[in-house]
Amino acid sequence: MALLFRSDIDSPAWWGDELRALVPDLDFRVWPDTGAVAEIDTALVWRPEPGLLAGLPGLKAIFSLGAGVDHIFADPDLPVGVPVTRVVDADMTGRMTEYVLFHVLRRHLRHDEYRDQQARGEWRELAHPAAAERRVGVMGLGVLGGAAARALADLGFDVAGYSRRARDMPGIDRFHGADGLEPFLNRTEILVCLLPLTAATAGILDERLFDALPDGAWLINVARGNHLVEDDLLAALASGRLAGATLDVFADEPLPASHPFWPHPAITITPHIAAISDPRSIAKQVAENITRLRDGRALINVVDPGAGY
Ligand code: NDP
Ligand code: OXD
Repeated sequence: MALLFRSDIDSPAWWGDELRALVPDLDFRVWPDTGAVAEIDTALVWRPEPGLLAGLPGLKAIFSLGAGVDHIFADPDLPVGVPVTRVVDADMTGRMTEYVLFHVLRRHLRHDEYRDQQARGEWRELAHPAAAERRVGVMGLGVLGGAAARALADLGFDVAGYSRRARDMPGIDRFHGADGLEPFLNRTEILVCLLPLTAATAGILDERLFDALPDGAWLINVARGNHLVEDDLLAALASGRLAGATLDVFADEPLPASHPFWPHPAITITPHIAAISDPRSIAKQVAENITRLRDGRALINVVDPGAGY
């Protein structure tokens, strides 16, 4: 039996080496060199083209190369009943926590304003509140959002979290469900989006949401570009409702050269690097699932297709 690897951005050579070191007899095939498709029982993918997985009749498991699985569920021909697993990984979680802390601190400490002052040769102290007086809100309190929220709370920030279901998280003010969104937003000066992209969350970062934030709030979107209504962000920045945004993810990636976000002085862009998938760490859980599949044991990190994450 064989594994089919398909990604435009991850290195097949690196992944092949890491996986063969853990599963020496693995038949590792890289799309489009599939060989006999009937021999393929697992697929390790990032944004597979629609219909690719449906063309693998012996498929027993689909492994996402990332924590998100929206890129798999977007396929209208996705084979029904084949389990989909996602990345849950300490290295990835650490990277995301670093990114979120950095951008929250950058805003909190008014780093961009000092950089602008330096460019003007201006020596002027700017006031900023104590961390305990800075209200940060994390949307999505899962593996990544939960870790970021905890790290922010450990630094002393006043942190709230928003999730689908009620969640117990000491030291974090919790909000959940449709009724919890508005009060969560009303108290949030720096908003971090770490939601999965599902039918329920697509377009959630829109005018209505921005209007519920305090004036001059800051957005950090590290989840998915399709959470954001781009024109609503530009309008919220123009009106002063939002003071700025850090964006790591975009509806169209790479972000087109002509996109209005590029030259915007209040937008910071990074190229979807907040938490990369490092095969040296993540190959272990893929290998574990290959072994479990061979032994007929339950897979780890399986997502709920009904919830979409
Ligand atoms: P998890 O599945 O562990 O957590 C998802 C969280 O979102 C849960 O708390 C869940 O609530 C909450 N949630 C889901 N749907 C809703 C909803 N409708 N309303 C409110 N809350 C909701 O995901 P991860 O933390 O592992 O990852 C989050 C996302 O981060 C990924 O899906 C991916 O899109 C993005 N990501 C981005 C990366 C980057 O480099 N920019 C890297 C890795 C991931 P509940 O707890 O009730 O289930
Ligand atoms: C992921 C990502 O989902 O990198 O892992 O976006």
